[in-house]
Amino acid sequence: MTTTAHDIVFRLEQKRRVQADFPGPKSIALTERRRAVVAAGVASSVPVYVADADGGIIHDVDGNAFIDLGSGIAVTSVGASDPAVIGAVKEAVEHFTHTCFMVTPYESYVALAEQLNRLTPGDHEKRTVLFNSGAEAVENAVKVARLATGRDAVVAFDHAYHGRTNLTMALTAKAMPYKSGPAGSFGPFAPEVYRVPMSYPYREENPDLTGAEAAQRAITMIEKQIGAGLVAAVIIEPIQGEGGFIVPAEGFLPALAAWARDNGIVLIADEVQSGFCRTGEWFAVNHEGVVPDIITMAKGIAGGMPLSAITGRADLLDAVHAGGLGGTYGGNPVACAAALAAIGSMEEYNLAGRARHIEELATGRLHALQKELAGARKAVMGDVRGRGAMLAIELVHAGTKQPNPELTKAVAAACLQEGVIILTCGTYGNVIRLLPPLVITDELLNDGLDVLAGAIRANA
Ligand code: PLZ
Repeated sequence: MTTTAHDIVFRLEQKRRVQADFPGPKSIALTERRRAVVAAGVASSVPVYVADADGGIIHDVDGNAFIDLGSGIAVTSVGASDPAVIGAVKEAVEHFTHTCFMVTPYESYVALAEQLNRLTPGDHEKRTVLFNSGAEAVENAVKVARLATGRDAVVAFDHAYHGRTNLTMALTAKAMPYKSGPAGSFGPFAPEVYRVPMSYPYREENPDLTGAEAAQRAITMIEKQIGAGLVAAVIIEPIQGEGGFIVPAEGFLPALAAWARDNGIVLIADEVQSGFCRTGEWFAVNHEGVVPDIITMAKGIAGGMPLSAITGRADLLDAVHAGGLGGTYGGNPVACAAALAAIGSMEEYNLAGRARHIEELATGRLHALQKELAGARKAVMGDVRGRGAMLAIELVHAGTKQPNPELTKAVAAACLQEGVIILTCGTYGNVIRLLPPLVITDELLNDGLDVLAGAIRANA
């Protein structure tokens, strides 16, 4: 008998239950304490404080139970308290919390590198380095690409999100809130970063533009404005995350990858959000058989513990001198143990298959709703897209393609009021995104989707 996600026994009852007037007194008190001590620049989208979380449910300190359709931004794919992850963390932490791999190394780092080299696309010789955050992985992928190629320029795309550090802000497309705000700019930003057009099927001026043509549009711009011979790396999210869950047209990624290969340019796939079964494959590039030179990973990799990684061609990674890569906490032993266990759970429960099941269940329902609303002259669901459990609805003013961020905010707020946590994203702030834990039960997911459908109907 094979185990499936349906065999998972949850510690918390998988049921939504919220009082009409949350946040309750304990969350309100915490918000007040927070205001006095936590910087205003750190915002939270939900006004309650967490007491417990398991599977698809988050409990707050006042006894409310929310359905989690965000997974802490695509992190808790195996759930927020997967027994295997918790067991591995407890076991590891009872021995040592830290020694620093750069000083006194340990096995779990090596074992995780073996797993990542096995799971990432391509059967070429690979090497791995571990870090703490997605941004740090991106920074290091670019460091490696520049040193290995001896070139400076890095190409990123419209709608890209790669992080909040100085280089990754430069790579990120959206100004507010990541790069600047009403009070000013977080810049100046790192130099030698260039931006080219993404393939964004829903918003292409020419709806017939193929993926290969969209790739050629970007390539021509690189060749004319930078010069292919000066480009160290092209970095791309195979499905863009914060930018709006944009799935490029079929053929876009393979054409870009082929051109990069022909020109000695390092193709970096930023799979920080799309990796680890989220899209129904181990990595989103697998859907089109693309093999990146370097892949960046974080979020879902370690079941909620802070860990990130880059895995790539051995000749690129090993071009860096000893001591050129590292960091005090990179590949922390407790986080490595969590990652090994999370990968084990993904395999044991076939969470890639589970993500494909979520896609089938959710997109069927979302397309039916899109049709229903269009029939009622309320065509606000401009586009339903995504892969696996990385799904999105782009909301527009009825019958147009004009972004509707107000409706998006209203829908997310209405869902929250009913006890369903839903995140938004998009360059235009008009995308509802679904990122449920992959272990969520069908019953809970359906309940969440009922609430979402009700919220869209009521506000359309
Ligand atoms: N690359 C593709 O999605 C993180 C950021 C949310 P860190 N996305 C969520 C926010 O508002 O800060 C992300 C990503 C992709 C890189 C990153 C950065 O990962 O772990 O947040 O540094």
